[in-house]
Amino acid sequence: MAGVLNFTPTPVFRPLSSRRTPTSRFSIKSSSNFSETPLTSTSVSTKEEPNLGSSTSTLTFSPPPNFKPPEPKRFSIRPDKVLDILAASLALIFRLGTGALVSGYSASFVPKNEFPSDQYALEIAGYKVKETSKLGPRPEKPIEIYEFESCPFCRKVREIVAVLDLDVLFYPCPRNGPNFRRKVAEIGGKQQFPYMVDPNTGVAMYESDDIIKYLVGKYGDGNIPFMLSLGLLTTLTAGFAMIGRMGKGSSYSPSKMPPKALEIWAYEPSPFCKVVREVLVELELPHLLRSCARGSPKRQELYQKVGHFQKIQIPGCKCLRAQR
Ligand SMILES: N[C@@H](CCC(=O)N[C@@H](CS)C(=O)NCC(=O)O)C(=O)O
Repeated sequence: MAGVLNFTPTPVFRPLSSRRTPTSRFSIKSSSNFSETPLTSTSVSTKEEPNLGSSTSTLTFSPPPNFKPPEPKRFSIRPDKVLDILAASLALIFRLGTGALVSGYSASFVPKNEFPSDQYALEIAGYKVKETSKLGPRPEKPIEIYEFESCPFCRKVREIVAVLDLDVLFYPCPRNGPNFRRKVAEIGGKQQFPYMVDPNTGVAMYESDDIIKYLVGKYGDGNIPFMLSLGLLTTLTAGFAMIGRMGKGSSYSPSKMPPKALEIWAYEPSPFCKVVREVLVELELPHLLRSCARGSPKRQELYQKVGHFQKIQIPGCKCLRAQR
């Protein structure tokens, strides 16, 4: 369970008004900061076409009035959210927890007094759980993925992202989303999801199974995890995994485009992360996922950064919606 969500110094595009009127059309242009790939697909700036005569309003971004970051409450669930979290937890069963553990995960118990106090670890009955993993080569720049939450093919790819502990810049493509769906058609030729761009190699591709194979070959040990290797059964169970959420995270909800990508520390199987990400997708908010499944060294990084592994700086749903 993770959950720091904050703004990164990652310029994405110039802000635009979410409201599209008949007199105002937007064209999408690349303006990459994360990547210098010749594909020029990494980030998108939206710019009004000069001959249309509308002006872009200046947007200011700040927390909602009187906003106070909540204190982290490990495993506590707000009473009105119990059903949401239970429904999001169904995925753990259908997918047998795929993505909960990083590749090569192992755990051992160390007496609490022998474990460094500045290291992140679960504590159980006086023991610290020392978790390790075996990671492949790390990409220099984040992988970019265009997708949406309730697509089972996209879920498969998000699971491998968690297993490989990759950082990914997600460009949400909810139905009727005005920005990134068009961008995918522009750079890839059609609107089909997931679509992946690796700015490190210049490779770009559709097809979930091909993306998984590519990522595992380039940033893993070449082996596709069992639950992602079952063809139709993988896709079916990935679809069943989302049954409880009934299409959440698929349809666009009008939003203001932030000037920078948000940053979220999360991982696919966590139901707590899930409900936040659904909102990010519905609002079409680009976000850099700092993937941190169990065994990820980024858990320690986050622990050092915020003094706690589980801490929400901006609570997903309410705060993001309030910013519109
Ligand atoms: N064989 C493809 C299937 C991908 C696919 O059908 N994706 C659906 C979403 S679940 C899609 O792109 N639909 C078009 C749309 O949403 O506009 C894969 O494995 O990636």
